Amino acid sequence: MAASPSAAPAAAFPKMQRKSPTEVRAMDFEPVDAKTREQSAAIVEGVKAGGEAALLDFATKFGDLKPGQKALLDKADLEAAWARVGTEVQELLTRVAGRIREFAAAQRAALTDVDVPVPGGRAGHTVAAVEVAGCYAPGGRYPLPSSVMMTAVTARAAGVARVFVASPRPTDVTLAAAFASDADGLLAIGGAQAIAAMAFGIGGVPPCDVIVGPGNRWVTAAKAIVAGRCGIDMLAGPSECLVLADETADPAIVAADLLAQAEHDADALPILVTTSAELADAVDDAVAAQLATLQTRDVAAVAIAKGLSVVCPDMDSAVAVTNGLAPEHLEVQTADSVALASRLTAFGGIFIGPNTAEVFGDYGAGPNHVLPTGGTGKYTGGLSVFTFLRIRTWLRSDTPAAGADREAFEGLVRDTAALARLEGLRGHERAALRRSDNATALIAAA
Ligand code: HSO
Ligand code: ZN
Repeated sequence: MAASPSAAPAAAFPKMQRKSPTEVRAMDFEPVDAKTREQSAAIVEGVKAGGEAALLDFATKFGDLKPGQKALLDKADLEAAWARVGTEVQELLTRVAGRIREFAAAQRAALTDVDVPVPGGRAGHTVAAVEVAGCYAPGGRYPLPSSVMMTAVTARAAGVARVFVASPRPTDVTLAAAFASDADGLLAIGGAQAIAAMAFGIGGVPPCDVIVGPGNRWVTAAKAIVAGRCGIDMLAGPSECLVLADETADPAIVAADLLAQAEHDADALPILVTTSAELADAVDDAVAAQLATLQTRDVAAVAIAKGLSVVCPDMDSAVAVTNGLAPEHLEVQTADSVALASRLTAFGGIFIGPNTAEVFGDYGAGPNHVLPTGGTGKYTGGLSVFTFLRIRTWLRSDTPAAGADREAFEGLVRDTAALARLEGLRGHERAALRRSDNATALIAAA
């Protein structure tokens, strides 16, 4: 465990930028910049054209693999790492995976098949999981075994038959997390080349129907490039946490939650929206005091300096600012947090009440931690079993022999033929009329 750094003077740290509500703009989210897209496209094309040899070349060049090192770890390799991490970590991973699985299973159970009457027959939909899922988890500064479980456990809970993880330079805990998630294998490669391998089925991984999970900008760009060929969850940017607080909030808790988000990345975005200027001042002081002893302060302080502290004249204004930003994580720390939560309309995940730490969500209290960033919560939710499911519709015209059902069926024939004729599609018209009791005469007259 890293020792606490010696305390630095609190005054040495930057503050979040104080703003008034009118100065806050909706997030200008550009998930993939042109240069990154170009670089990722070259890698994706290279792997597609050059296959496994190209994949391994890129992985070696980027330092993920040494020449000759095994790229695709199988279940036995994952199990060996599981044994190495020891009982305490095994039990922790088992508990967390279990909670993620239980929540995901409840979401799956909420989605049912449909089977309803239509003229002359029935129609409906069935819900089915995709065959193969590819789950990306970042390596880098902080390897995220929790993200392995968030993605792979959820894929399994959806009913996906084959689940593969890709993660560069995996630690034993990451491999053990893949084992706890019941993954079929782990590709120890990262970056755009890993996304290409999963999209095209290279390096022993089958072509994935859906590719999910957070990654750096090259990973995100590669997901944008392969999207359409396969499904993706979302194009995510740096993490955000907005704390909506009134004068009843505890500044030390607000500061701790903003710093937890800030330490992820220099580009992470901590935001305080409050009706109390006193609280904003107290949070600034608490952030500085906590940064002074935070092991990850080098990164967190940079993010804090880019962060926002928005002081609003009243709660209506604070709610409007918050809904306009649609943050990835939204914490509500106010006197009436449950009532206020119902007025908040756009976010990836909401954390209601002062005791609900966003980090509980990060580490598997239940809901998924792969959430929409950059204001995209306005049109989508986070990763869930639904990401891995397809709704397939069906129609069955029973051509009943006689009676009201037969009349309903003949009505469908007539409407179809009439609309086809309006569109000038005479073959469509005939295909409908051929089903009528009076087919020969109707086709002759058409
Ligand atoms: N807050 C991150 C998830 C995470 N935190 C993983 C710790 N590990 C983005 O939602
Ligand atoms: Zn986090």
